[in-house]
Amino acid sequence: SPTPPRSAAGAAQPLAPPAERAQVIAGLLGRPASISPKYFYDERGSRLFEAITRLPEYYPTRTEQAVLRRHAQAIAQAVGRGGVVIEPGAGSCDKAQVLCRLLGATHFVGVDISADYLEGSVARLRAALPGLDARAVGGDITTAIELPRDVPQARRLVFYPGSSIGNFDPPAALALLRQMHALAQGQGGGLLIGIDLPKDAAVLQAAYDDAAGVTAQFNRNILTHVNRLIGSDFEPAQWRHEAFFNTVESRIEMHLAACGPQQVRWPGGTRSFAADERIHTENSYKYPLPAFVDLLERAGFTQPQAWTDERDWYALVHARA
Ligand code: AVJ
Repeated sequence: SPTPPRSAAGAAQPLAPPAERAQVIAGLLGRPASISPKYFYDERGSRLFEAITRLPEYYPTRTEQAVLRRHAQAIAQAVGRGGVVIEPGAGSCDKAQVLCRLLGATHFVGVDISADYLEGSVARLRAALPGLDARAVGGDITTAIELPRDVPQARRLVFYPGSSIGNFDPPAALALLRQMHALAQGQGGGLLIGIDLPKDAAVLQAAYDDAAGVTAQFNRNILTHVNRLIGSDFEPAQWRHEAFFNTVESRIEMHLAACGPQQVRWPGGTRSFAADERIHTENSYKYPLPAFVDLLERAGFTQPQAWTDERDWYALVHARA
């Protein structure tokens, strides 16, 4: 039988499907070059992100937890107890467990691209909350997803924590909020979403360029993942992590800058990079609350309500569908 393609490391690796490969390559050939932040999250990238959430400089995760603890009863009252919780990108379901327990939810539907990983998380959720009807659905939240037919139509709460909406520019965020609005349609439906707010640029910068260099490793790891997806030969050590706050766009930008001239090859193509030329890997928008409420209303949501921490660094926002 034919030998499968091999990565630089020598392990047998299947490439990504042709359509996905073509998309990644188009990004690399762009000027400036870019790689979608969704490719951060291979197995090592997901572990590195977990490590980021525990860094002293990375405030969003622990601040969101603090907001939920601080305002638990008010949030439960606004959202309503019982009902269905739907979480796009549910992953570990750790946050879902806290929320479903707080609300006494009757049903949970986790949605994630990596369906296998999600199945395991949902099984743990079921064990922790035996009264909860918990399901796993494989799928991409940026395209319409079908829920199992026996999940009740009424009182559907879409839960989108973690300020992941920040990865989308305003038009894409609006499109995603519209998808979520469609999911939450029906009697008593709504959205509970985490938003990272604008703040001192030095605080933001440190959160995305930590002293221990974990975010730098996370950023460079995207190249290892791309090597596996398209069979390219990026040398991650030859790329420098850069993160800064773009005040005009109100977003953190992450880039990888070439440490010297680089020639990257893959089956069927190549791209040269000059010294210091950059690959744009991520935007993390920091929406001011009024701007975000405006997006929510344009997506069809009403009666927005926000809760924040004592420094106003982070908000949990609820709105009705
Ligand atoms: C998972 C998109 C919310 O933007 O803060 C963390 C990803 N990137 N450090 C964020 C991330 C660098 C994170 N989100």
